[in-house]
Amino acid sequence: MYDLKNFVAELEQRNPAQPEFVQAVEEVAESIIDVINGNPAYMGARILERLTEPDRVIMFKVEWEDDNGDLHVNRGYRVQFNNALGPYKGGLRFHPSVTLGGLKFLGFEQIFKNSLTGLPLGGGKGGSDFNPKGKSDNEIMRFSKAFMTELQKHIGPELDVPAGDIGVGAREIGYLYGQWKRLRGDHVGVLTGKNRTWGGSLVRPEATGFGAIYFLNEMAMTRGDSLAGKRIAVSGFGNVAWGSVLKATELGAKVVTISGPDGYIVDDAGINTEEKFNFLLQLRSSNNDVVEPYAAKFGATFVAGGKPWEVPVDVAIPCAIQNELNGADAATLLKNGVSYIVEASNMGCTPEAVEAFQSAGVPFAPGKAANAGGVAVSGLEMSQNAMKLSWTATEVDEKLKMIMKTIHANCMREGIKGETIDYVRGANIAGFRRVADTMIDLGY
Ligand code: 2IT
Repeated sequence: MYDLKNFVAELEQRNPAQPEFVQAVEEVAESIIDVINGNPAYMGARILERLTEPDRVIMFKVEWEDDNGDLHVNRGYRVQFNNALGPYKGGLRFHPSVTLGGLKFLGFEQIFKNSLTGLPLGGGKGGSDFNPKGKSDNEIMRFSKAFMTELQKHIGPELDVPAGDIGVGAREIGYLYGQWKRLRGDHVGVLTGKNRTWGGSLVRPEATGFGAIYFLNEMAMTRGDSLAGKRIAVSGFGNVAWGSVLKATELGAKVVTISGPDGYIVDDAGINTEEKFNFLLQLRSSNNDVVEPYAAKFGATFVAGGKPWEVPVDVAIPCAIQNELNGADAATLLKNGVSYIVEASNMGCTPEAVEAFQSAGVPFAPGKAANAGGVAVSGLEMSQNAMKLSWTATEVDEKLKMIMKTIHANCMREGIKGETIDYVRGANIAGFRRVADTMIDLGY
């Protein structure tokens, strides 16, 4: 029998100075420990130990030259966590906060998220501590090429298929894919998030945000509610925030905030015009990592250094980075009457925040369920690449909607507790079962 406290203490000892990894494992272990303890097959197969140790971690040096001809050294990583269900799959993050422990947390989460999509995808994650802020396009290209020169030794369309994450969008995927082709020569689905002209899927750029809003819509419908007229706070201003803003607006809600490292914007008129949507894309591609210019352009309020969680809203959707919404933020949101929380970023809420929402009875959707739309459409991109065919935007969007609906239903089935739904428990158990049963089938 596993004891949660002992298991977490040992995990911490084996993975010193990796607090985010320990946090992610603890949250999953809390949900599944009874399921494992009650199942001799899971116990005998030592599933918990085997699931919490990555298959392998690849670390490499990335040398690149800036525009002045000065040389720089960064560290690159690929964590190949678990491939029971399919090729390792997960994004690449280029951000100064990237560490091995951070990528292990993300790779671990990705196993369960990818399992929830129902597609044949294992879990992995990678990236670098490279900081794209203030870099020129050429510097980003040189870094990306140098990164792929090493990474290409370890990936492949049936082995490990990276995609984007923070700091890695279609531009970076293009440079990475270009280098893959230079070195390997083959035009294959080794990366997802490609542009449509060179093998990408329609709706992949929008997919994470769209999926999060489809999930929110399911949560609302379950309660006889709808998104019409809801005020929403979104954090971040990148790809995930953009997709969430588009779909929430289309479904009749009003998104009033975005945020960056410099602070947040409140736009009481709503971020709801083509011009505003496009401005988000410009902010992202500028490499400046600030949102303040939005305020000047659209006559909105900019709050320097603050977080959007102090704005009274019905729905909060963290779309930036892990642990961006803490216990104090949760208390403010609750005081202001928030009704739904949807994590579009991975582990966007601290354990204290999750606990606060759950004990207040406010429905909380964890990232591994709510933001699975991105990787789901990556899976659909892999299918299209394998078939050498492209689906229409409507076809992809319909499949995405169906996947999010199914994930919601599975989380509900495993997470229902009397009148309430514990989406955290539901997502963890539903994601776990498929991986664990497969690991048993495959032996060791
Ligand atoms: O966190 C995520 O799910 C992603 N960054 C997307 C991963 C993918 O392979 O599309």
